[in-house]
Amino acid sequence: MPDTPITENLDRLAVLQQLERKVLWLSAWMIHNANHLRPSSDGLKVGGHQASSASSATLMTALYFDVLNAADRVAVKPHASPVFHAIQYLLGHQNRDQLERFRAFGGAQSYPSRTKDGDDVDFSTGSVGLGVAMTSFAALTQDYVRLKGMTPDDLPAGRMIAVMGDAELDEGNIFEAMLEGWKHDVRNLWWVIDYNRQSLDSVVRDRLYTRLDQLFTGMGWNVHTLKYGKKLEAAFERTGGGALRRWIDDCPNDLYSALTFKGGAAWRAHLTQDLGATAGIGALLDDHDDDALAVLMTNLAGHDLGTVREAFHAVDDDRPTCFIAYTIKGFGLPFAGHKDNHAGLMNPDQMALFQQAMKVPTGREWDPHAGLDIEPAALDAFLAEVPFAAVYPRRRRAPVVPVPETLPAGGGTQASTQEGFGKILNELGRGETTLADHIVTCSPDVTVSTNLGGWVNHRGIFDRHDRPDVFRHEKVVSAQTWNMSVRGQHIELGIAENNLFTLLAALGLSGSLFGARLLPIATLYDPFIQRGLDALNYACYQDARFMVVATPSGITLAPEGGAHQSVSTPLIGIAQDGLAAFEPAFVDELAAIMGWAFDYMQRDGEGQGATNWLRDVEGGSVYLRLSTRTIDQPVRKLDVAADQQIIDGGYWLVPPAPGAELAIAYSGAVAPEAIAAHQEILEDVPGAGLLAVTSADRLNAGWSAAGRARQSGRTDARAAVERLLAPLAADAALVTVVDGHPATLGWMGAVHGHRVEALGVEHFGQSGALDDLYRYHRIDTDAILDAAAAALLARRG
Ligand SMILES: Cc1ncc(C[n+]2csc(CCOP(=O)(O)OP(=O)(O)O)c2C)c(N)n1
Ligand SMILES: [Mg+2]
Repeated sequence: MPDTPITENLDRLAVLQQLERKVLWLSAWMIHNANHLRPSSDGLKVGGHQASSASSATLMTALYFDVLNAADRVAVKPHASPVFHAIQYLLGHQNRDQLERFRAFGGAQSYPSRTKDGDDVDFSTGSVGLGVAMTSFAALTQDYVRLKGMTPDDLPAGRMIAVMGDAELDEGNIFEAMLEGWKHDVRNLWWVIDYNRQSLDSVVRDRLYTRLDQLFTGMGWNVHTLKYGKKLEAAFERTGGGALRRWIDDCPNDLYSALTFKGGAAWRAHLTQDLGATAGIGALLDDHDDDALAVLMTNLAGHDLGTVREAFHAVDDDRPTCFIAYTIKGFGLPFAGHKDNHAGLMNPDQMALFQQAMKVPTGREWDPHAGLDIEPAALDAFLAEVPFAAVYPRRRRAPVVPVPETLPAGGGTQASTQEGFGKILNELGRGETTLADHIVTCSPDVTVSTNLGGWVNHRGIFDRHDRPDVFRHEKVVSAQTWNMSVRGQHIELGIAENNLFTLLAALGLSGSLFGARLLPIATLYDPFIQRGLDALNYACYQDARFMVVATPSGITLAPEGGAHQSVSTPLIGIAQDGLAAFEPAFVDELAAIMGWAFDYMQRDGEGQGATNWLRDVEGGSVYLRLSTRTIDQPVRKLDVAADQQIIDGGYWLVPPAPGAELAIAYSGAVAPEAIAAHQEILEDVPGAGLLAVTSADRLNAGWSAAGRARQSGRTDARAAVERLLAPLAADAALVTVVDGHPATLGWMGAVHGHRVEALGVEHFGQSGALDDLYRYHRIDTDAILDAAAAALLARRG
């Protein structure tokens, strides 16, 4: 007879309760160690969130050790990071050293991080609300790739799950995401609300849950409110139980929290006062000593493992599902329920008592088995069979999508970069390439006005349900076809840029999450990058890969006016990590950049030797700042070397004579003004150069990186911008001009110590014709000439 597996005789709930205790202990200890035991080099408080972790220990235990499958993907609320790392440690996917260095350099991260943590974080969290919304867009992404049959056969559909703080629901981006999720009929989405009714500062309003319930139900979600644990449910069955339930139901959140903190005697006093005359209550109080009464009165469902498990396992459909799980912030810790406990830490005395209660012997604090009422072998056997851990690591690798040598740029002697972008995508949409099949476009209600119309006509709109274009069917003439089906390759969003960037975060991780690589391209108006900036940063932080095409931009959108003008976006392009920003002036430059970008978006540093200065090995995402301004296009054929300069960030449209005393550097739509000014200047300064800056971001990054490389011994390191500006005289003057903040290019003067006059836009503008606005903001030809004259005058003394 075969041996009975050790796990077969185990009571799952009993084992899970042991793990719940261990998770609570380890999370608290990890934070305690970081704050009280690890030597500090700077005297600063390290922090960590013991109360917030304790609040979600039961929910997380049930999920990770019992309910989740390897295909599920989870966003863990930021402040439960220690709980997540403790769970991974118990599963053997996190090491002790990392836990000991929680919040220290190179250790487990303060908030779960896909890129910085090594233990299989699915979605980074930190900025509250974003991780939650991310799960909805991940569900949409999963639908997209699964309905198209792009996922590997061995990967089943997973649930996209957020374990979220209740205060995350204050963030507007969550509601934007819910509405968008409803429109797209997303499935396999769970939001588990850790409903401790506390945020950072205080206790939240009473009866909020009734609003939440209605909100989710209104959006078509299943809602499960998990309020009372089994002990309280049993008490409610006793004589007087109905009155007790009503009393708790009516108890204001702040009073409930305060009594939780104060403990059994305080509960007794209040219950005696309010319900002492009610039949059965006296007996109930007599049956419980103070400790037992405190346990009973705080027996909320979110800390009752049996109740939580049953609720999770009972879900049998793929509708979006929300669990409102009542919890207590700091449950099981001395500051449970205290309104100030968010950043609270147990002091050493409190920790010693807690350690005793947890039965963890001194010196065995990190031992997974210490203090548990279960045989180590039995626990290990249980852990070895946890469904979630059946596959590890769970990240997927998707094959690289081949990119053609050149992209079709479309002819034309006059064009805008936005128009050029539309043509490139139109050609891609028309053709039959693997690249085009992996592109997915999206836009927040500006698809047509950002020139994606041609692409959409060829490739259609994604929807899980077939919806033919009614206008076409009714023979109403329109240039735009709007057919929806699972074959569609454009995801149309409502006007919410937060959603756009969160969707990019999800689409841009599709290869890793679902084994199906996508090359997402999003279009939006440039100023509204700022509306979604935190979500954009979030997408970059998790290293999602995408292309943002922002158009129109600057004051060049002229009659559209000041409310739509973008001034600071070029600086965002420079400062945003993980995003290579470009502002081409001409369509052939754009084609070179996009061809490179499709490749760059897919790089992961594999097999390519040492890291270079520009993330060219690791790759990243790309931001193109485009314009609707139609300008003369150069008649030329770019060769590989020219393409490379465009990618590196700049090239001489007119090279300077050796030792030239002046150069003009421009970026983007102001090219005609720079060209005109340069031509006039040539009469006075024959050797003056004209520099086309296609990427201030990459020129700048290369310059900083080369400096760092030289400081660490690579004396031959030279940045592209250093080489470009080298032919100028040592005391040459530089005039820079861009339709954006002048600091975008102004730094170039510091490369070789050239005197610089930086032109650009610094103030909110107003509507107007282009020439009026350029003159007003001093980025027209005359302003460039004036700046050149001033710079030369100063130079000549
Ligand atoms: C966008 C953003 N704003 C502010 C913060 C600072 N902050 C951290 S936690 C928190 C309150 C969180 O409360 P809740 O979501 O209920 O979490 P829990 O009670 O479970 O700790 C705040 C305001 C943040 N992390 N992100
Ligand atoms: Mg809370």
